[in-house]
Amino acid sequence: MKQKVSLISGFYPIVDTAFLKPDDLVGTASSLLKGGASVIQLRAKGLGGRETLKAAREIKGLASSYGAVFIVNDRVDIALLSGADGVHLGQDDIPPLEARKALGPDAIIGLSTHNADEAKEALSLGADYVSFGPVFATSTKKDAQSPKGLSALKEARGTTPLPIVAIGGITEENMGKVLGAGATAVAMISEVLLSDDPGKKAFSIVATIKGLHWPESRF
Ligand code: TZP
Ligand code: MG
Repeated sequence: MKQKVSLISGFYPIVDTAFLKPDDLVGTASSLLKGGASVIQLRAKGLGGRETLKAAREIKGLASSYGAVFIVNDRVDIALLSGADGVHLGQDDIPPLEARKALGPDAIIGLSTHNADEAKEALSLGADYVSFGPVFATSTKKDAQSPKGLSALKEARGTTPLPIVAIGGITEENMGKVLGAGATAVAMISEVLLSDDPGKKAFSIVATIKGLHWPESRF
């Protein structure tokens, strides 16, 4: 049980309707998985449930064929119906333990955190991993908090044994510092989705992380 959480490591791309047309979510997810991502998240704010569920089912099928895990942002209902491996929840979303009642003991439940106190509390709230951020400035999330920086990430690392997915303004260029500050994985949206070739970008990022000798259960 829960061995899949070890796949939340290294490169953590998010396919997001902030940058992708609904029809492009699945194809882009396919490219990112082909590029070597061991985890992928669907973030489809504002997209209707019907379209989100369809995309989620297709991405879950692709992720399974690559041995990768598929996480749905916010929507416990979509995670359940698509057979996703887990859900990523914000501080104001359905609490992790409530989500687990619906998704079961094997579901991977991520919780967004923004400071050391929230990171510390996440384990007792039932989370399997936390995200931490925004580490750097980002314009992708309109209501994002102010950038927390690498020292806050290091501090959070010291408060929890859970995997930490750093997020916010992370690029291929700065990800080494983020991993060096204790992140287990680096989540990226704009860096990947705005690149000319997301699949190639993914491949390059994964190769660089392997070069950093970051523990990668997939390889
Ligand atoms: N949560 C905190 S920052 C952020 C989310 C969803 C957006 C990250 O996007 P980008 O483009 O990688 O900065
Ligand atoms: Mg959310």
